Amino acid sequence: MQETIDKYTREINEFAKTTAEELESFRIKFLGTKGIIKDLFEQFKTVGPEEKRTFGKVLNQFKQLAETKYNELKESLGGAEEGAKSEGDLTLPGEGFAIGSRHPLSLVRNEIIDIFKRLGFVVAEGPEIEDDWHNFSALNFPEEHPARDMQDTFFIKKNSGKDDIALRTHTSSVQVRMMENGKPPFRAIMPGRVYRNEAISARAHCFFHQVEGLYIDENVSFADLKQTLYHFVQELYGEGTKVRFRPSYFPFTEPSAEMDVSCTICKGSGCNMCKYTGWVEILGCGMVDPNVLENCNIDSKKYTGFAFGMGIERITNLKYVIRDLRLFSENDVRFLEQFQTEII
Ligand code: 2NM
Repeated sequence: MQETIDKYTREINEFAKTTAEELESFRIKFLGTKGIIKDLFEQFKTVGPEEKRTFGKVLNQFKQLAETKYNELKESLGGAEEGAKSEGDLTLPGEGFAIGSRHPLSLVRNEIIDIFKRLGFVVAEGPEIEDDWHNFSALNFPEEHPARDMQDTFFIKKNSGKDDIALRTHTSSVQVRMMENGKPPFRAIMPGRVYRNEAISARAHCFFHQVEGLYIDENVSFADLKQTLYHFVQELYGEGTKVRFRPSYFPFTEPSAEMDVSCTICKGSGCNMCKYTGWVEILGCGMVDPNVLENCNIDSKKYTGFAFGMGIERITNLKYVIRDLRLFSENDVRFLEQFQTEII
């Protein structure tokens, strides 16, 4: 037995630089479950009691030798192979890193902007803090209109009407600024954040996002409005999406309408999202009231126009089947990372 151990000790000591396969054979031969060391320990059981002490020591030393050799060679081999993989080969791609994703409201806003840009609309922005004139008076809101009430508007400074300062309640105020400061024709959309004094719940928030549009020129008709918005819906929700217009009322348009689209979830057969009506309201629109044009120094005998406004949250909810508005402003990455990653 001592002879066998001496022979293998020499073999182990001579075993040097090696490949991964050779090292694995080495492990199987000496340290494997059916290997030499296991075998020697089996034989050790049959050795007489007086030899057990010396022989036990020799056997343990032998086992340690094999293990140390194996670990040493594995380390040098592993290091070399990994080096070749990551540091040595400069043509390999770098390690990936998280690059974040677009907010769903930004995705949908950009999509809406792109559709109207293709129709020749420009994008305009304006202040979120507005005076009474741009947010209400110029837009034909009567002095006692409920939308001016403390219920809906966050006032920053409230006196008696004319010099009130508030967070804008719609981006129509940007349209007033554009009409005041330029000359027709106008063809523009105004995306932006707006504020309403409402209790926060799954269905309401104290701020939301709008895209409003304005088209003013000679001979602009309600037919132009219908065709423009019909085209918009085909682009946004796909060919074949139906639309319907219902009469409505807004202070700044006459006539006014609300537009519904056939439910994009159930295609009109009735579901939770459309409350089993087959239709979902997505925007308000109308012909700009002559009073608004005159307030902005536009000759209402010569020019006509249409305007529309939509909430981006509602359109996003319909597109991605999101049922709680609060998700949009909580910044929970588990929600946000489900949306399109920006490709750089
Ligand atoms: C809406 C619905 C209908 C609108 C009107 C105007 C302006 F400035 F031209 F008078 N801007 N936006 C409008 C019309 C907005 O939002 C639901």
